[in-house]
Amino acid sequence: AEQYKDTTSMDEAGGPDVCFRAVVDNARNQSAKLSFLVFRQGMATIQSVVAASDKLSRQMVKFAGGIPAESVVLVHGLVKKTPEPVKSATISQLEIHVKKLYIVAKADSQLPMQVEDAERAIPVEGEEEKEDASGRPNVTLNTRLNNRVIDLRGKHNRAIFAIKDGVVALFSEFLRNNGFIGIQTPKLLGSPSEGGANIFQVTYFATKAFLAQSPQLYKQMLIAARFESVFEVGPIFRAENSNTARHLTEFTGLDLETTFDEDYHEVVELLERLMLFIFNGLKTRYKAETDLVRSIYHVDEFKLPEAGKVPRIPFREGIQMLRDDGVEIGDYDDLSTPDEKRLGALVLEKYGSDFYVLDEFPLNIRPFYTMPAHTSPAHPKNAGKPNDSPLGINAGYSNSYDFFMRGQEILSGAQRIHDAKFLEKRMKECVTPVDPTSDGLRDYVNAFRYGCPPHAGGGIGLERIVMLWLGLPNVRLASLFPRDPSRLMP
Ligand code: ATP
Ligand code: AMO
Repeated sequence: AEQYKDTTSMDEAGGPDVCFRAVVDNARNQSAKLSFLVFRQGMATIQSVVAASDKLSRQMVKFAGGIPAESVVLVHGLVKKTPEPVKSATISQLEIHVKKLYIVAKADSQLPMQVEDAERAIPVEGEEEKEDASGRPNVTLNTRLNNRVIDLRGKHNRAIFAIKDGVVALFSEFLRNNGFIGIQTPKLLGSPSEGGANIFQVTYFATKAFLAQSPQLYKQMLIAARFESVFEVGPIFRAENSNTARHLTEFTGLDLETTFDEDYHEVVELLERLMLFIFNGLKTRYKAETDLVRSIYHVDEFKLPEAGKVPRIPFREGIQMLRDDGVEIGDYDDLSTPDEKRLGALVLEKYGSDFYVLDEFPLNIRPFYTMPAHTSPAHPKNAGKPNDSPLGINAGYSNSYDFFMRGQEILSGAQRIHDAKFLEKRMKECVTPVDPTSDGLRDYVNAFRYGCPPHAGGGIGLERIVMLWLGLPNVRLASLFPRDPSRLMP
């Protein structure tokens, strides 16, 4: 109907004759002679009138008014201006006067949930489904995920997944423009890529294999293969055996790896520009979708750093900010989820930004492939020197960083060790040691025997970016068919 919006030549007998396929948003019998239906195509809806006449029987009017919502129909009718101007910018000033109506695919008359249920916020964790002022029940996340095909028909969901697609497009666009090449690495591995803790093991013919926890080993091997700058958008599997609002057992990783000249901060700076490109792209290209979704969760604007300067805070300074705020925490302790959120609030207060970088993490809370800082007792240049760190050889800081949105981690990255001998040493000495001679890791270690340049990179959780950009209360809302410890279906 959109194309007839500016039609001024509609005659008394009726406007243009149209034939189209649509979904019945809702239908009702007004009287024996009159039914009203609302048709939907994508996110647009239009009212229609089915009135009895010498060409349209009362039986047909009754049939039309009783068509179950969500049925797919073929409509033949006239486009007319509504008798009264509609006081809404989003509802069409036109309506369809139905001449013929065919059911293409009939929906069950009892649906397990309504599409309108998907247009509302999920209830707060732990709350039962309950009715709000409008009388509609506030449907729980579980019910919605159990009926995801209906749930995804809602326009809020359409917007969430348009934004998710937008993040992937912006990520790829920025990196290709900066000389990166897209790669696809194996997801069936002979060895865990991030240590053994949250790995899924699968049967692989007569032996066993592991589902990739990250493309970490392969993206580094491709740097050793002289690819210079690589990125991947791919599935990641983690056996996270607890239900949190920000962990999935399968999610989409946005990974990248690149060489640098002098200092790993060249890569941190590139990652900061990448994230700002994504945020600014979402702000301009996906404004309508963003506003629509944020409105149901009453979420604040996402505050970007002024003048594009991303706050980059050394870990030790972050710890000091928390201590000044009364949090008891050791120099080398990992941040708990509440600590991360608290720090996010403190950074927002101090720098006015919902996006920031925490740099120079303690080495002992990072994976084996992480490059120790030059000041760390673990760095080769300090070999033999007295180790005054209270935590011994594994302590000190590292050339690694996390990026945060609204106080939650979205990216983790580091400079990597690019020397095979030193890598072997760290693999054995790190907090969760791995065997460099094992079948699954030998080829990875060997890749660094043939001259590999210094490199760094990062991995981003796509669903986390979407969740935190929109202020969604649960990461599952940013996954089409989420997987968690208690959900493998649909
Ligand atoms: P990643 O695990 O990839 O590093 P993350 O955001 O889970 O990403 P972590 O450093 O592992 O970051 O964990 C940060 C905090 O999140 C932990 O201190 C812990 O409180 C919590 N956490 C992490 N994993 C889980 C989990 N599977 N279940 C519950 N809480 C978790
Ligand atoms: P890390 O393990 O921190 O780093 O993961 C990278 C990012 O992935 C996201 N993420 C998750 N999202 C949803 N559900 C999960 N269970 C989950 N776990 C992690 C987070 C996190 O920041 N190899 C390194 C990356 C690198 O150094 O390049 C890695 O995998 O947003």
